[in-house]
Order: sequence, then C-alpha cells, then structure tokens
Amino acid sequence: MSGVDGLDTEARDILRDNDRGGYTVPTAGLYPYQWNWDSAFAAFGFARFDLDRAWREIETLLSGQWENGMVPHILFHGVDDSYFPGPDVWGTDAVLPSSGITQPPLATTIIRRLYQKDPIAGRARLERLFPRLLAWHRWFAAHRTDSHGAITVTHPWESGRDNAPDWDAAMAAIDPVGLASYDRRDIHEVDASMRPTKADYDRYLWLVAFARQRHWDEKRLRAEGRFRMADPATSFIVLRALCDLRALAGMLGRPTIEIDGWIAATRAGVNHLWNAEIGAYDSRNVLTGAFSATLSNASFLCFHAGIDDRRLLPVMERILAGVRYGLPSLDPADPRFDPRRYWRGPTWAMLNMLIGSGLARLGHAGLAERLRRHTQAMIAENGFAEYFDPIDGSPAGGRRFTWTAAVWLGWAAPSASGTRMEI
Ligand code: 9WN
Repeated sequence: MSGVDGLDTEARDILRDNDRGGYTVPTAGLYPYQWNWDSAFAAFGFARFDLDRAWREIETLLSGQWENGMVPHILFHGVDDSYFPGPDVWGTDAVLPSSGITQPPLATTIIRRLYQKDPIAGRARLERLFPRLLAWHRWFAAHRTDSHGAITVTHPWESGRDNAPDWDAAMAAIDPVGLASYDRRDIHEVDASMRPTKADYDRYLWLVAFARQRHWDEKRLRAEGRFRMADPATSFIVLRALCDLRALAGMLGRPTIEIDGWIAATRAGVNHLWNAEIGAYDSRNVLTGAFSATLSNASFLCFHAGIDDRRLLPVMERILAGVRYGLPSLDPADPRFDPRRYWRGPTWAMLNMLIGSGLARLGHAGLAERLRRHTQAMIAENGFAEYFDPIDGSPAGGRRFTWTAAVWLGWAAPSASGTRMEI
C-alpha cells in the first residue's frame, strides 16, 4: 500500500474508531462527547464512504436541540470524567444533557451537501431535519444578532476559537470572583503550553456560572451578559449556512422570505466588522463597540461565505509567504502570535478547507490549491493532529482527530480530487 493510500485508510479508521454509535467524538480522551461543529466535519468525512452514517451524525446532533431552537455546542450522551466541565457544571435542564451555548452552524451547509450527493435517499431525512435547522437559525436571528446584523457569541467556547486574541480585552474586563476550585482535565491529556491559560479557564467557568445562575435565559443574558462579541468567523459561517438553508427551502418548496431577511441582515452585519485600521474583518465588542484589532484566519472565512473580498488576497499572500504550513490562526506579525498555543497561532486544517473551498468557488484557483497543498503536506508529514505549528508543522493538541481525518478524506488527500464533495 502506498503512503498516501495508507493515510486514506488511517483517516477512515480514525472516523470509525471515534464513532460512539450515532455520534463521533473529536478525539478519544481529551474530548469524549459530541461537539457541534466537529460533528458537521465528521459528517463531511463519513460522506466520502458512508452517506447513511453521515446523515446519522447530524440527526443525532439535532436531536439535542433545545425547545427555543438552540443546538448545544456539547451533547453529553453519557458521563466521562476525562472532560471538564461536564453536565453537572453546566446545569442545563435539557432532555439530553448538554452545554448551554451553541457553536458555528456548519451543519446546515453540510446537510445541503449530503442531500445533493443523493437527493432520492436524502429527501425524507431532509424533510425531517429542515424544520430543526430553520428553528436553529431563527434562534440565531433572535438571540445572537447584534444591532448591525453581525452574529455574536456569548462565550469564547461558542465561537469554537476559544482563546483567540479576539477575546482578550473583553475577558480581561471580567473579574472571576467567587469561582469554586476546579480540576482541569485537558492539561492531563495535552501539554499546558498548547492550551488556554488558567486565567482563560477561570473566566470560561465564571461565564458558565453567570449564565447558569440566570437559568440560561437569553433575555436576561442579553440585558446583563458581560461577554458579547460580534465574531467574523461565526458571522461568515452563519451567512453561508443561511444561503444553503435558502437553497434547501427552495428544493423542498418551502417559503424563503424569512431566510432572505436573515441573509440581508447578516450581509450588512459582516460589513460592520471590517476594520480599516488592520485591513481585515475583525471581532467587535458589542458592549463597547471596540474592535479587537486582531488579524486572524477568521477574516478569510469571507470566501467561505461567498464574499469575494479582493482586499484580502494580498494579505493572505503575505501571511502564506511567511510560514511553511498556512494559514496560521493569527498573523505571525502580531506580537501575540504563539505558534503552538491553540487559537493564537497554530494552523487548523478544517478552517483551511472552508477558506480554500470558498476561494475555489470564487475562481481563485491558484490560491485555493496552494492552501490545499499546504494542508496536504501538513497532515501527510505530521499526522492527524488537532492543529499544527505553522512554522515547522509539528502536531499539537489531541491526536487521531476526527476533523483532521475528515478534511483529509474529503478535501486534502490526493484521492479526494474528483470525488470532492464541494463545501
Ligand atoms: C471547548 C472539540 C472542541 C472544538 C473547539 C475547540 C475545543 C473545547 C475545549 O475543542 O474546545 O468547547 O475544551 O477546548 O476550541 O473548536 O469544537 O474539538
């Protein structure tokens, strides 16, 4: 078996091994539950060889939907002490134990792809899932949209980019008083230098306790919440998801007017996130109006959303020229750049895929292919890690990671050409 065929097999094995029956854990040990956007990537990977299993992943995810439409960022299908904070800390009273916040709704975009792969087999499943997707996006419109139309996050975990420098100023303004002592499990699994700091964790847990005391009541959280950031990454993923939702509505012959309204609002919202001072899309504190002055890979997700913002092309060229394995999660020219610390520098294969596929769809074939080749080499040389050092490619975080295996199978592998299920 050639090396690359071997990697295809390994990637499938990782998905199968991380399959817990209807849902896939991001990686054994470090993340023993079902995570929201991880499941969307898992479904994308499964679709390469088992379409039925791909649908099931998202069906399981949406089975955890709250009555108000929110789809939690973690579903606790059981209790596993290797992860903290578990269901007892979140204290939500959902039917299926869960966290109390969401994550970027990539699942909508993936469902469109699953359906297009086999519309006959997928029709009944889509009919059942569509109302759930609609309710989730209605919840985003009601509870996660700022006055300009950008999508906000109420906890760094909600963005999926936990310790991104975007949140530093807002997090520093929080004094985590009254926090009970706790035992982090993540740093038993992964070297602490690759993870968020204790100061970050204190605030993560303080924010959970704050919302729990308010019974996860969105109205109260909007009025009293201490962390509310408009996030370009989530905004672009939502915008793209809405376009896919609209297409699905059309295919099912459902009304689209409400979705059209959300699309227009989110388009206006992302314009409000353009920070002319750094020449990129940037996070913005809803409570103060201040930009975070952070040039990250989130900005390039505009291409995933179908926004052909050519101002960013030379910026991407500059950043790619400075590292071996782009795109780093933070501009290496930023003094806060830390090549192995999670969302403060490392390269994440799955964001490369979203950005690269978006570039290809917009006709930037050269840049798209460059990003794919960077990702291919990064994985082929260093394995299926959670994230990678952009300078030397060394693997970081968890290993045998679901989304990295999925990205390999569906986009980065040489064998993915031609069979690629475009995102
Ligand atoms: C908290 C599972 C998740 C990803 C996030 C990533 C990380 C969790 C953590 O792992 O977050 O949700 O405990 O660090 O930042 O994007 O979904 O892979």
